[in-house]
Amino acid sequence: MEIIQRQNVGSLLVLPYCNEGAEEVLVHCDPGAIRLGQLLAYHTGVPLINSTITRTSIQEARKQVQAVGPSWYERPRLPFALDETILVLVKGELHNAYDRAIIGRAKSVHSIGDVSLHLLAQKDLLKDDRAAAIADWQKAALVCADSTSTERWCPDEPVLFDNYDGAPATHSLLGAGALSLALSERPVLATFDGRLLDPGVHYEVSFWFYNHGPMQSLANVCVMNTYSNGEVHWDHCTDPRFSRTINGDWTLVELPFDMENEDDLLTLYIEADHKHLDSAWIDELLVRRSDVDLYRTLPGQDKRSAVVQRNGHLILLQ
Ligand SMILES: [Ca+2]
Repeated sequence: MEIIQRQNVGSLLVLPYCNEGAEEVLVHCDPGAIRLGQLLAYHTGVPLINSTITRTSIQEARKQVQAVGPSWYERPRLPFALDETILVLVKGELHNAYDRAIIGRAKSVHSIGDVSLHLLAQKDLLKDDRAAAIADWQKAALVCADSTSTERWCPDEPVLFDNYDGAPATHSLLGAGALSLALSERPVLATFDGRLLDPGVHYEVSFWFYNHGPMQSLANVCVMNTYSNGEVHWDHCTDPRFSRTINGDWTLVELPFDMENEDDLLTLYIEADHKHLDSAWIDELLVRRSDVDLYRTLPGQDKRSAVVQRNGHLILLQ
């Protein structure tokens, strides 16, 4: 409370970040962390940025997620003064890279046990890091001469990549086409076995998912593991609503996974969980090793529209 009064804190932010209540945008809360934030907000009267109430505005929730997401996309406008200071309350270890990036921009002021407090200027939360992302790409490009061509990847090839440009669709993120799906049929996007993946190595699948429309983002995305004895396990699942990357009408789904044994068969599939969701669009499917950064460049019609892809993310050059 003393820090809040002394530093003129205007709002509180709890990390791990969570936002529950908008239904189409959902980042689950750590109960201990959010309770601490609620207690602090209650006793100080300082509002909590994280939302845990039902019927939160979808547009507001989308802006919030964009504010705490990757900082090389267009930054959202929030209804706060830019000179306002945010007190960030962290409980436990931060496993999410976007949460860790926020703390990297904040100043640590206090810690008790596994709880730490940090001060963050609003302008630093909303900092546009696109120049740094472009600089990272330019550094990486030095190790691979082909990285500026349209089709080559650098430094390693992905396990799987499909831009679906051979399948023209009514909605596409990049290029001519996207994969159009009837989700009720639980379509399989890819299968992997020991010839493609190594046991003990961490992989990540990412793709862009069209998010515009009622409950459009509600779906299960899973990597199902079938062992050689026929047993089936759903070890790795996510939902496009859980994403931390919302870029206009498209959401980047990122799902880490691995294979336990060489003779396992992994199946990547997506399934609707709601009667309203009868079709979906997917673009830029990528499977890569988690420890490899993959870059790809796509020249646009003009310089402003040229895009660098980094591990599925888009960085707009201008
Ligand atoms: Ca495409």
